[in-house]
Amino acid sequence: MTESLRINPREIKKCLGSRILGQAGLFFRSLASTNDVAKHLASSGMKEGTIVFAESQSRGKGRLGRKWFSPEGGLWFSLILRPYIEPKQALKLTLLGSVAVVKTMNVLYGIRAEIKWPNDVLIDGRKVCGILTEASIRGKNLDFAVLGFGVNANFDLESFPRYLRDSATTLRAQLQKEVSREILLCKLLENAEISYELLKRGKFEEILDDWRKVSGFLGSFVRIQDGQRTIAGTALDLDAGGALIVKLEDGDLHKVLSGDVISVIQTRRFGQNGN
Ligand code: BT5
Repeated sequence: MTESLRINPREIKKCLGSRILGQAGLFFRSLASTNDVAKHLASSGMKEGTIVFAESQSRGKGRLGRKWFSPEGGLWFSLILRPYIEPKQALKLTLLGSVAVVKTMNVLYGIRAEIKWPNDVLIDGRKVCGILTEASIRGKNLDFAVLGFGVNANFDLESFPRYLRDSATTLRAQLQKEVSREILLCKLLENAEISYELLKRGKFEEILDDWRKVSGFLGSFVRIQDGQRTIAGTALDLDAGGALIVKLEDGDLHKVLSGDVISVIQTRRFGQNGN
């Protein structure tokens, strides 16, 4: 394995400036899915902030049982979180994760990544990162949540399966150089912690404001697959819980809690919306 294909947990300890996130961690060469292992550990009481990292995943997961392509050279990890929020608010974790990813890429590489609601981070319209939040519920409460990040860092575009080649990218391809995955991981954990603290202090509105600044998506005409239904309209805003408010063609407002944005027709320029 070359240097860039193996993360050194000791280097992470040295560079990490967070208080909780990533301060305990398990680093694996390969796992089926870091989210699955993190869920298992969380249900046996593993503490908040623990990171489960794998150099590659054989059965990386996306939402709704989709596959996540996870070769060596990526950043595939999951965090165990125990926030005091209602289970239906788990979407907030996805949003704070995506804001942290965009900020980190901006600060480290000067890249202007965008968020496609709810969980995709794109560069030049191609997906560079996906986020998967899975929640475990006890009674009416959230017992724990696992926040999984998949960042395409240092691998060849040619290694993507053919069906992903037009829609996916890696940081290495965008920057035309390798990135330090250690520094990327440390900064991402630090930024995720800043957002997570805001959530815990009841200041999710601040994360939403950040989200609005980097979404590049509000004001656009969107088509969204919401279960069996396809919704078309203008993406107006997010509500206080992170649900997407769409103005339908007949003028009615519709809230989408989860779904896939299948097309976006930009009707405003990035950075508008008063920000
Ligand atoms: C996601 O789902 O985007 C969530 C991905 C989360 C992956 C992380 S890796 C660490 C942790 N452990 C796991 O097992 N998962 C998490 P979704 O929005 O459903 O998007 C999935 C779709 O993205 C797939 O159906 C493909 O079309 C596409 N895709 C798969 N692998 C990709 C990749 N590496 N880069 C870009 N697009 C990909």
